Amino acid sequence: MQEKEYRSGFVTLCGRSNVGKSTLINAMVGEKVSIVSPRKQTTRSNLRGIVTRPEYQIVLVDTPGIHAAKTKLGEYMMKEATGAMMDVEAIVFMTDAAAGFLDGDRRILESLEQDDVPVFVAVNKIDAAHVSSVAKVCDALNAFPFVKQVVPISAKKGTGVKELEEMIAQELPEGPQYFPEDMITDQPERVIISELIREKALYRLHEEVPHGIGVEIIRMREREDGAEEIYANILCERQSHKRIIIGKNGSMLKEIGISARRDIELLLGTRVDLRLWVKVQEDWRNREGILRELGYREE
Ligand SMILES: Nc1nc2c(ncn2[C@@H]2O[C@H](COP(=O)(O)OP(=O)(O)OP(=O)(O)O)[C@@H](O)[C@H]2O)c(=O)[nH]1
Ligand SMILES: [Mg+2]
Repeated sequence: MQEKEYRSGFVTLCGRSNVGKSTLINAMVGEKVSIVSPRKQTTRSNLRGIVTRPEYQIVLVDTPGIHAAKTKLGEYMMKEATGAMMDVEAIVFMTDAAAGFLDGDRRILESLEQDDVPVFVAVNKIDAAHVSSVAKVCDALNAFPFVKQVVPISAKKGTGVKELEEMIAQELPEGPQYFPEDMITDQPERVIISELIREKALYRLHEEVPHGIGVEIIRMREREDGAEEIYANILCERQSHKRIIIGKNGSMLKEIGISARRDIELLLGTRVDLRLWVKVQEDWRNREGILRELGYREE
């Protein structure tokens, strides 16, 4: 009997901000590789989540949510997202069933039509939407002739995620296992750590503060007692934001630090001494030098 060939390939996940792309990547990989938050524009750079099974390997590319860029950082994010549609085996476009099929969704989806790349649509958050609105969104999407399949899912609850994975796997060509079995992302540890700190801040901060923050790791070293010492700056754009991030008697910064430390300890499997500072850098999202230092640069 002939053995079945191994299949593999790169697959890009795209859509508006906040529809649940990063939540899906984490659900498929089975671990948190991409940060998630209730704020828009959480993901800023493309990152790969690697799903390895006995028969196939899917390298799923998470992208920043597509939006009208207002800063240099926004422009970088949009270059990242649109650049990720090239040279892939398939595209998964995600919409939010609870929000309905919006004009913004339509514009993105229409731009995805390519001759030889299958486009799947994941209609997410079905746990939070009425059955009739899920059906309405699915109908609207099924009207696009180039859409290969519309799959209702809940990335948060896991509903439909395996089905979507298997559909994607069927599209993959014969190919090698690009990454070792135990590798779940291409992100360096330092980047994951700064992202975890940003995630904890995003959950706690409101209004305009979250969009204007960045995290810069300034020191990372193993101490003699075995603990990992990590120093980081949280960058913000205004003195008033700095006050909010620090909080009354330092309470906000302390909370961000405690929850980030917990996640970083799990990630590294060691004790962590995390120290955070807040630094005002006016208009940093428009300053090339700072963007580059924070890792927002084209590969
Ligand atoms: N109810 C419900 N909420 C979900 C689901 N999937 C994601 N969410 C929530 O939606 C919000 C946004 O999720 P993300 O995964 O960060 O969305 P994203 O598309 O990656 O967002 P950007 O990175 O900003 O483009 C978070 O609060 C998630 O918990 C789902 O299946 N059901
Ligand atoms: Mg995201």
